[in-house]
Amino acid sequence: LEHCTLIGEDNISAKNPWFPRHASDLDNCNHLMTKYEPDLDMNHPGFADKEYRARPDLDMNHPGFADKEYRARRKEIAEIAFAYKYGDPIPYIQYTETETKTWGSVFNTVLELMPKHACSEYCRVFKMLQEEDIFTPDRIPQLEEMSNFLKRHTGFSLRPAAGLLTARDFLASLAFRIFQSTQYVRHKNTPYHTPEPDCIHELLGHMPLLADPSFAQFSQEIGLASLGASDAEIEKLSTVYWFTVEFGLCKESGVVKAYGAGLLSAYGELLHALSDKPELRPFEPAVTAVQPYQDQEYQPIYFVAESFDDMKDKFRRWVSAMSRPFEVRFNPHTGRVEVLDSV
Ligand code: NLE
Ligand code: FE2
Repeated sequence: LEHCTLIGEDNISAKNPWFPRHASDLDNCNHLMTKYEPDLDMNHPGFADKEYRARPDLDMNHPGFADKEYRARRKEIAEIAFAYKYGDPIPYIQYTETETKTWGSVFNTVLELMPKHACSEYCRVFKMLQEEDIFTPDRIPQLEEMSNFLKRHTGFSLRPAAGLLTARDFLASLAFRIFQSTQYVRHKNTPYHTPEPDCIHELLGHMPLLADPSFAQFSQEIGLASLGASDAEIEKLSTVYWFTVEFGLCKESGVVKAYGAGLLSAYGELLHALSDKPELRPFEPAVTAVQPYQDQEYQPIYFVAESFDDMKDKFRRWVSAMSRPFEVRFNPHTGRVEVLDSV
């Protein structure tokens, strides 16, 4: 890095493309993926797009399709995310009894399966969250209190998201140790598996590991690697993200454990992942990055990391071969991402 020169922020070019340089720029990084976007707006360009699969308003198979009340609730909570600006406290949601019951039943199954199936880092933070009364079966934690918990442990924080974001926007936020989190609850008819993210998935799945220093570092590095990357590289990075942060397995004294958030928030898939049904392969970024994945049903293939450290080493080596003509680094003093000319 000694031979690098700092590139200014106002000369946007191929060498210096636009991407968020500060957490406040994330106000412009919340584009939704069309496929899961809930009932929001008839004028939305994708409104009539049949490909929308898990949208409660458009997909007849979505558990919320025929449930007018559910659709209205989704809309109400999405509005909060649309109105949110950097620096705002995350608005409090008064969860209904039905929503709280759904949370409680997922919470209790995770609690039961965790000792046997979750990695030790997950179990360690889960316990802290219980001790602080943030994790209990009878109340859905608020994003704001969770955000404050994360800040104290790893400097991560949350901002509300209306639904599944584009990979580019979602990954960019990780560069600033910000996790864009949904705030609505899955439909009551499908407590143990949903293809789209919801706050049960974010809270039970993601939060414990985002409070783990080593894992938080890995998450931020994926984010930094995504800034200014090409579309093809974003696709690879989001596939790596999928098979690690979302559906990753790891070894602990020779035993395979789950650390992926999509497993730890979904009773059904957690048991599937650790049964003899799926295929397990060793985590190898170059291979993992091009593995097609399943985003509607349980995964047929999972990747197993030797350890978080090994995963980070392999990831770093792979990322350093990416083609970006510049390097980025996060300056913790200013909270800004700095761009360095690497030729
Ligand atoms: N399948 C997960 C769950 O039911 O919690 C959500 C996965 C989101 C990528
Ligand atoms: Fe997730």
